[in-house]
Amino acid sequence: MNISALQKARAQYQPKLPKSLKGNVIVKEGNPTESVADQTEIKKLFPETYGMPVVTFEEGGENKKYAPMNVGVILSGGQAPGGHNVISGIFDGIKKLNPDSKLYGFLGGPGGMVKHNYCEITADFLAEYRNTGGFDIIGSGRTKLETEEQFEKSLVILKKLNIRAVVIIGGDDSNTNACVLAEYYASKKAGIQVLGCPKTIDGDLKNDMIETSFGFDTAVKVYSELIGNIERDANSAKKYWHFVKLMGRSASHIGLEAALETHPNITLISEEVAAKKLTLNEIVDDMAAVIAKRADNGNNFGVALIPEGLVEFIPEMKTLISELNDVLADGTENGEKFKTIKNEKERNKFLIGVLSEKSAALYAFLPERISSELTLERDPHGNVQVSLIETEKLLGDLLKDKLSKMKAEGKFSGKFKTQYHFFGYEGRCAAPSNFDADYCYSLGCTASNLVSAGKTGYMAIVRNTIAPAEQWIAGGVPITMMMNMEKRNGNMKPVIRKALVELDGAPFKYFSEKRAEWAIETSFVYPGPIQYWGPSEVCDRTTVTLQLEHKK
Ligand code: FBP
Repeated sequence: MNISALQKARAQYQPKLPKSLKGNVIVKEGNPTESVADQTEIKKLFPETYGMPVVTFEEGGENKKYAPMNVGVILSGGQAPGGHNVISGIFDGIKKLNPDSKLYGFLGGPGGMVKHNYCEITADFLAEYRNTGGFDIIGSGRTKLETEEQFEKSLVILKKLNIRAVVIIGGDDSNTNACVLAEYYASKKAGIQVLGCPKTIDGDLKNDMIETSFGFDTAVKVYSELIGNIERDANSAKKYWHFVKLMGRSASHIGLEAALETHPNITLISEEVAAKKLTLNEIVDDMAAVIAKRADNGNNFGVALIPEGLVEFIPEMKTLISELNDVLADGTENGEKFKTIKNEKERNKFLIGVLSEKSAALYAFLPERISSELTLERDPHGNVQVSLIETEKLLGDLLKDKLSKMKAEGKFSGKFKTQYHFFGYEGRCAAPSNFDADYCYSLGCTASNLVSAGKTGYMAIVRNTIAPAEQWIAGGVPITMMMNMEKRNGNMKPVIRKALVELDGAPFKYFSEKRAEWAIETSFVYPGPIQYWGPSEVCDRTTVTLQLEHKK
């Protein structure tokens, strides 16, 4: 009674697996690897897990007998469609190797392992989560696993449950932490393997080894459906400009993919704004030019996509945010003083008094709603919570001013009425597309094979993903191979390099060839909802980004 008809039917879906994972598996090892940069430093920090080979699983080999293997699993960070299928893949994988194997889920993210909150994931319990979105099976959290105390506390519960391997399903930071934990347990000869799995709707955990992070496909298809619906409404009513902010903390992969799917009139790409060092006024000028040109053609409507992280890529805003971070930091004189001021106007006056001249001028220029949003509480990693900043409204307000000035000068003769949207949470827990359902299940099965192969410090990977699932290539990549040194909170740290949109990459190049036409013409494309049954070219379609990046 409590599940929808779609959920009921979807529960029967058997995710597709690569040929190599269907039967017995042979483990092939490549040559020793190096980190992408800073080899000397990374090698020194990870003496146990540095230099390991890339692993590929091939079909074949004899029917081996495996001892039961207990595995722990953790969901880390923001939700992404397909997490439940990774867990299903691990479960089925370890049960296939030995039916007495057990899977334990740590509750509420990495903190669950430290605090010993867990549950056993049984076949019955798992049944209602197969092929569903969300992370609600065991919950997620953003606790950073980084201290020796956390590692030791975790070891107690891992030993108690006789767990041999932990799989951390997370983004770049969580997988970096997985590697640190793997190194720690290896150095202590604790007998615990630690593995990672690439998750994030943001799409920024990808590189030569990882073709895409899971969840990106589904989330962006949900947003593209909604954008397509809005485009159709805009083209029907012909009276609004719709400003759509799209999630994706830093990188603009989501915005770029949504643009490739729906051909909106304007799409801002944060990485391009940073590369061209555009000011807020220059961005507004460019957008106003498109709006005015469309108005000249009688089109007082359109759709503009704004990436969530934009403010941090506009150089002057970046400087302002970093000055605000320093000023508002806990324990500093200014930070503590700021907390005592309750009146909004007084707060702003105080900040204008302590910021540098340029930042103070920008802060004063911003609409009060936005300047206040810039001072909201930082996340546990000290990041501005960009999802709380209404960048779409900031641009809309600035455009209203700009266009009325242009009207007075006789440069704009149209109308400008706005509607605002923010798409993020709408897509993070959607029922996984066939691609994500298959990809995630395959990643889970791959992780179980990495456990049985005795690997630690590896991330499960599945490649060749623009081919049919049967031909996908499963294996593992040493996490140290993806690392470099970066400054975090003032100190150099080993981290997995975040993948921003590459301005010389195929997806951006294609977009930049087309955008002038999409700006002025009304070339909208309406992708419609994700389809789970029907022709393969509709149901199993990958993202345009993936196709352009991997087209031979
Ligand atoms: P992850 O990187 O942890 O996958 O999270 C991605 C994300 O959805 C971002 O796109 C967004 O900025 C952020 O999480 C929102 O965080 P929260 O869920 O805490 O509101």
